[in-house]
Amino acid sequence: MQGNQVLAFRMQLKPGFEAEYRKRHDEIWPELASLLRDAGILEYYIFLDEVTLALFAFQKLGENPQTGQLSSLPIMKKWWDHMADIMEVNEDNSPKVISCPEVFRL
Ligand code: RM4
Repeated sequence: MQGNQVLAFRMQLKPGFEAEYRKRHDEIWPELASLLRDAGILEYYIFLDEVTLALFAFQKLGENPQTGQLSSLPIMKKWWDHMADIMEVNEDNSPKVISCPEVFRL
């Protein structure tokens, strides 16, 4: 659906870091926020499942999103290093991500 691309994925928080995760996002680096917007992310929400500590991320994307290139950018990598102590991460400190296919839209 043109101009209305959406994307959802799951990440995982480590136990005991609920408040810290929220705090770090309240204080998200302005240059990172700009980078995400410039990549075509129009809206970005992350919801916490307080039972399993799953982080459910939802993004609304613009028409030609460049989100695939984010992982190679130094600020993105620095942010992932910054978050690596409180999330489940891969060897390069990027978060472990499970993509969530859309199954319904109203
Ligand atoms: C997350 C994680 C994601 C990033 C957001 C802003 O906790 O690092 O990869 O997109 O922060």
